[in-house]
Amino acid sequence: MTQAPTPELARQMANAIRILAVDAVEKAKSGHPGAPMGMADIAEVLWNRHLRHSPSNPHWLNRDRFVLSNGHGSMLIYALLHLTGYDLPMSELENFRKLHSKTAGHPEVGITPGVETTTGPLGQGISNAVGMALAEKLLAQEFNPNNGNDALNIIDHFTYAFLGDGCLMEGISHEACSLAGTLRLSKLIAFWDDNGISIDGHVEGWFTDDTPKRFESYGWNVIKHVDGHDSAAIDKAIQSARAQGMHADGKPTLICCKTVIGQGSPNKAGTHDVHGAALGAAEVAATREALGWHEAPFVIPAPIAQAWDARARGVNHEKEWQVRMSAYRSQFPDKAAELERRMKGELSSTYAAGLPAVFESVCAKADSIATRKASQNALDLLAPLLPEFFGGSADLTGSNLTNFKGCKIAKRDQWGNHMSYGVREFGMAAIMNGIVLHGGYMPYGGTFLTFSDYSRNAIRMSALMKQRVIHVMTHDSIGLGEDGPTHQSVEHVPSLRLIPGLDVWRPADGLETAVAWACGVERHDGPSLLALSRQNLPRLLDKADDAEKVRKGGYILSDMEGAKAVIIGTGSETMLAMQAQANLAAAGIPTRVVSMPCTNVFDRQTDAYQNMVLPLSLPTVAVEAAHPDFWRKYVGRTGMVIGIATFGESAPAPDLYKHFGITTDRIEAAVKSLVHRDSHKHALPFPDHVVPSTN
Ligand SMILES: Cc1ncc(C[n+]2csc(CCOP(=O)(O)OP(=O)(O)O)c2C)c(N)n1
Repeated sequence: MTQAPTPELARQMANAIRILAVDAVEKAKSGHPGAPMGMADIAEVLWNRHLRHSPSNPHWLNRDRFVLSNGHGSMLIYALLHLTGYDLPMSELENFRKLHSKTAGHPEVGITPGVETTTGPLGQGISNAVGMALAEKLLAQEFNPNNGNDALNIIDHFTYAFLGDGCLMEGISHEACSLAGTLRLSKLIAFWDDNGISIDGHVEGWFTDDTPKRFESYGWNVIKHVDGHDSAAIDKAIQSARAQGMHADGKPTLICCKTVIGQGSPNKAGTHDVHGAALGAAEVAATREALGWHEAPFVIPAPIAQAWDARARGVNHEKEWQVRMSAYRSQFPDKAAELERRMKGELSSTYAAGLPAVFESVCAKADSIATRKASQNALDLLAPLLPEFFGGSADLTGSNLTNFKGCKIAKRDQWGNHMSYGVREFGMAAIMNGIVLHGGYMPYGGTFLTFSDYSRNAIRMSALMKQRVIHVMTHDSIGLGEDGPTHQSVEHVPSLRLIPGLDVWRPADGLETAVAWACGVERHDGPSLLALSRQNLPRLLDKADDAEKVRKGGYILSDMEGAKAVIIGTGSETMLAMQAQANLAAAGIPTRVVSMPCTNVFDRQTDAYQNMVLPLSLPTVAVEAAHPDFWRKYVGRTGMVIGIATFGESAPAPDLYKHFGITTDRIEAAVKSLVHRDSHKHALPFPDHVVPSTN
């Protein structure tokens, strides 16, 4: 803990945040001054007196993490980063919300040094913070000596989060915070900005929870009634919260801070007017007057700037840790190297060396298996090469098959590399984002594909943040059968393919599944999603070398001399494409089958490769037990798609495939129709005898 400034200096330091927020929002003519003004005093106490970070090295691995879950208050964190000495010059604050500035409307990781996660979708920041605190706890269990010699504890930092009423109203905060209580993430300290205001006004009409009781029931340590404008009270609360982090059985802490939104604005404080709009010139002037701030916009008086500058302190924090790390390295050289590798997100040489044998082993098995089982087989083989794996499932471990041989179950007081997240799909996805952002583990988590809708915004966030998370989504179509339309995905795979930066794999057999895993693991710039079948599928590839073809996302699986048409199959329908090819060949129509396990990866191949696999001159039919529209970009307006444009039904899977016309007969009829059209310049009527179809 750093020496407290005098009350007057503390007040001025907080006012520096207020004025920077007011001026930046005023200049941008948009933004949210209310939260930064209301939380400025809390921010001064936390950042100036407690936060252990190093502005000159934002990536120092044992730094405390800070998450602004109420990301609309972005000027709060930009002001803090600038003032404490991060590489965020004042010119960036002047360019708040401008194209290519480092000060986007909401904080974005990878754009602004010191921003740990992208926040803005309310409730997800606190959930990311839970993931970060979980990663810290797991790493401490795995790497600290835990032999009573605390001097060698190289992982021991806190995760702090600011959140508003909005985050607490969002359901995901329940999912994540409830789990944080169960897991006793005692180094997680959250500050509730209890200002009673959200966009529509005073929250009494829509938010009357007893938040302290709610968090107590989760098993949190709750510090109530803290005056969020009283530095001494805030300081005391933080000290008491930090004490929990030192306890063997400590709890996460919620500090409930009563604040006034827009504190400092004489006419707008305490109203929702100040939540998300510029104050206006007259009120800016009145605020300056009220705060006794006489500087021009974007000018900080030297004594206040000096008081805020945390660079020297940060270097000292880091040095002190380096001493520990050196002692640790000399005692545990392998573990030190392993930790550093994992924090960088690099793969080990063991992985590269072992991967060919994984593919060999997968190809050696001829039996038909579901791709969810093929995924588990791949995990069994990959996990020994990837100690950074941290798997889990939202209460469907036995269905998603995310656990692997020898995995250890992570629990409150037990390190593990597989976790039951409970029925919390959205929470799980956001927690995984926090884990990967923290570093040290490679998270993957499972649920049914249909419930990707629950987690979708967190999947989107992993893509936006370019983070390596692997989403394991089983029961990927009507092929799951009797559970019926509530559980059967129709539009999910096509719509997930549209999330920029997300690679959606829908593998067709064992090798394709193993390659999908490898590609997800090897990606450094984004998430992957594996859509896996419940039902058994035959082996299509039996040579490990074929892995290279699969890595292209789409490839020629089976070709015939003089092919007159292309059939694109994906996932469980690739085998239908293969059967149709054989039947068509018997009828004298040679075709090519293209397997397309990942359209996103295929789209990144060269034009030459794409045109080689899918020649523009050949009529093309695509088949997928999903909404058909997505395939238009590959088959064109003149091709045909065999898909399902309605919800499914409850029945055994084979009956459903027949009912919806996802059949070889229909593929064959489509190919014949197109081939006939090409030779006679008009198409045969497409036999549309099956229930729903867009063709
Ligand atoms: C998931 C999500 N829904 C809606 C919004 C739009 N939004 C931004 S701030 C806000 C109100 C938040 O209220 P509160 O947390 O109390 O913030 P304060 O008014 O105190 O700044 C809303 C609805 C959002 N950012 N994220």
